[in-house]
Amino acid sequence: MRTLEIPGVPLVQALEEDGSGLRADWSGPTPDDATLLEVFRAMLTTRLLDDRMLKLQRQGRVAFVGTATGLEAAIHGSAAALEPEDWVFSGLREGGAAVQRGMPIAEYVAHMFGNAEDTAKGRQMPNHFQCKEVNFVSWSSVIGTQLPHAAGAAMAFRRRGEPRVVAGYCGDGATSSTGFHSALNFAGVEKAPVVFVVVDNGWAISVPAARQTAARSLAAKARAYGMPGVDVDGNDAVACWAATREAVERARRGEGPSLVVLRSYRLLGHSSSDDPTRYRDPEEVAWWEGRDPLPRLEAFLRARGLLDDAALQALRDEIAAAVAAAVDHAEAVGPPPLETLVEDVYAEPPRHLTRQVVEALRVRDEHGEAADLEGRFPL
Ligand SMILES: Cc1ncc(C[n+]2csc(CCOP(=O)(O)OP(=O)(O)O)c2C)c(N)n1
Ligand SMILES: [Mg+2]
Repeated sequence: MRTLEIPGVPLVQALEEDGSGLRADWSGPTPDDATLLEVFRAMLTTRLLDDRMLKLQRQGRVAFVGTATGLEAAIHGSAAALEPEDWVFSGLREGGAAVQRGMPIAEYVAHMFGNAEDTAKGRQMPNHFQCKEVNFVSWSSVIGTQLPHAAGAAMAFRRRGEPRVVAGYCGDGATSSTGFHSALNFAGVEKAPVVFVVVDNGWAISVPAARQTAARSLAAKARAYGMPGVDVDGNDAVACWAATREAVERARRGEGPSLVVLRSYRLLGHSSSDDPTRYRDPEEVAWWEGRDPLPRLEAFLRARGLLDDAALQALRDEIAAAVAAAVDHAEAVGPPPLETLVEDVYAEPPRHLTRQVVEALRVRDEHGEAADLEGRFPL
């Protein structure tokens, strides 16, 4: 049974369990009202987007989905601690942070469909977001590889004298990857302005955190790399913001990297290809469902007078309408043209790739477009 607290290990917590207020022992900062509302909006947007995307996947209209359900406070509380000029290297579940930073919902949905308006031109798996305008870097799927990229980018910014901080997100499973070690090692030695944010959701597909590392606290790993590490209640948006903010400010002051571990739980499957009932105890899932980060922050906003029934309904309606409009539009757009297949990879596509495109165009011209699978997923 995975629980939130690790005996003997300090845990950053700001909000009461029921969100009714700040804990009596909380002495850290609290986000201003605008930031609290921004975080709540982002959390609700991610919840509604994931819900809709999963339904579309079940209907065969989107190929793959990896949800952030249950992890919204960790993702959006931490992302709110960054500035627009900062950069984000994400894993599978942090795409909502790109929206929080200004990526249009329509662009998010276009990517999920991999259609002609997808900025990755349909070449990425869904949930592998990129958005240049908001400094959100594409991910390769290979667990942990984004972390050396994050450390390297941070080193580059420091050498150029640019006051940017880099956030490198990963999961609990990724902390056992070589990328994690290389990135934290380099960043520690170089005092790179990077914050490593672990969204510890308890599972790496079917492997529980306790089976992939003998370390009780993932944050304790920071010590070996000469940086501070902190374990945080990842379902507490205020604590996630405050802990990440402290690390971001430290990095911006030139004092080097930090490791922030946001302890939460993946409420749904690893992805739309997974059936978590095969390997998880339903009691454990139910326990974490009772700790849903959304109602917790909602209660806090209500207690602060920042939200009431009418405002919540209006927000829900607004987001749902934006998602619905983006989905309707995305379905009308169609796939990227075959002609774009090898664009953007080389300044001049090598001959063997050009030959493949020519061959694909010939097959299309002879046999027509690929068959409409009427909702069936081909793999
Ligand atoms: C190097 C590598 N090994 C294995 C995989 C297969 N794989 C995909 S997701 C995943 C688990 C990742 O777990 P975690 O880091 O906790 O992230 P989460 O999916 O829970 O957010 C694995 C092992 C991979 N993509 N890359
Ligand atoms: Mg995980």
